[in-house]
Amino acid sequence: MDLPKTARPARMLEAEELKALEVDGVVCARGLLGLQTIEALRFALEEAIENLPVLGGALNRAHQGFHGDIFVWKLSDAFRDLALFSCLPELAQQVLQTPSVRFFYEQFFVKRAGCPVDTPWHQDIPFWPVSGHQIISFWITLDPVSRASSGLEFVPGSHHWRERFRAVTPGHDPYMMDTDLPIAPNYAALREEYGVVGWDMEPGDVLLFGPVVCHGSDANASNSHDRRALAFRYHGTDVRFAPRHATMPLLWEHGLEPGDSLGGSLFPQVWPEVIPSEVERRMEGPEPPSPLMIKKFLEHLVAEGFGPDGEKKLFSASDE
Ligand SMILES: O=C(O)CCC(=O)C(=O)O
Repeated sequence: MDLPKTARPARMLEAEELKALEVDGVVCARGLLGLQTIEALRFALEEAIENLPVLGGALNRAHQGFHGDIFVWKLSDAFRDLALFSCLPELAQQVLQTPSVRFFYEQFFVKRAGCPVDTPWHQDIPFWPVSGHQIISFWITLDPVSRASSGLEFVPGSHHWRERFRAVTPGHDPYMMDTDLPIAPNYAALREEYGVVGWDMEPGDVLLFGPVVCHGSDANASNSHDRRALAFRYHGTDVRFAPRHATMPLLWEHGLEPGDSLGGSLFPQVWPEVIPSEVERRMEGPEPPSPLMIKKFLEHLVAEGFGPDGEKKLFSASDE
């Protein structure tokens, strides 16, 4: 099988950007992606919202102009190509300094103009069924963004904190929240005390951040501009499968046991190269979630006390 050629970055990260990432847990890298990539993603994102729901029912508040989803790369070729064959894997390796890099997953967060939905302050790692440290997220905006139009904000240095907070999704989806953990304070109301940072960004600028730094974003107060963002996440060799009772569901068969390295066709290697056997099925065409994995997840929801209407909550095309 011939795989597409992996793109080289237009530029590598500068030493001061890597330093900021180390010290603050986040950095805004200007002009990392070209406008052609942004345009392709805009098209693919709107298509995904319309036609390719993975967890469309769960992560949406469509009636309020909020759309979210995960693992769309399994269905959308543009998402797949950015995940596997773009400059992001090489940049992830530059950050993680690990012998190999794998694609973890991607997630989108769309707040249409005037969308009142905020993203509660949280750390990412409690949302995921994994352990480890070598994870980097690339947050890509497809629209100019400021704090007023829901730019993402961070508590610098919070990636060194030992405390873990509940990962609350913008939809407050209860079945993905580890209620054993406390809810994070609203750091936007403690801006001065914690030195909260955020950036006005243009399409092409990218935020890089780790799995523990506290972040959140406000509603989109702009009446005229959507705020469409995607996070593409990569991991290194220290990341392992560590399922807990309320985390992001994995709806493709992965064959992983707790403690296994996070790999295989759901988490394919992307650096130093893509391994053909891991992506063969996906390269043949869209790969919908596994009915067996959906069934297992729905059974898990019932066992966790979320009732038999889990399917409707998770997979209905609309929340209206
Ligand atoms: O875009 C947002 O509002 C949230 C993004 C986020 O929390 C993430 O990518 O981890």
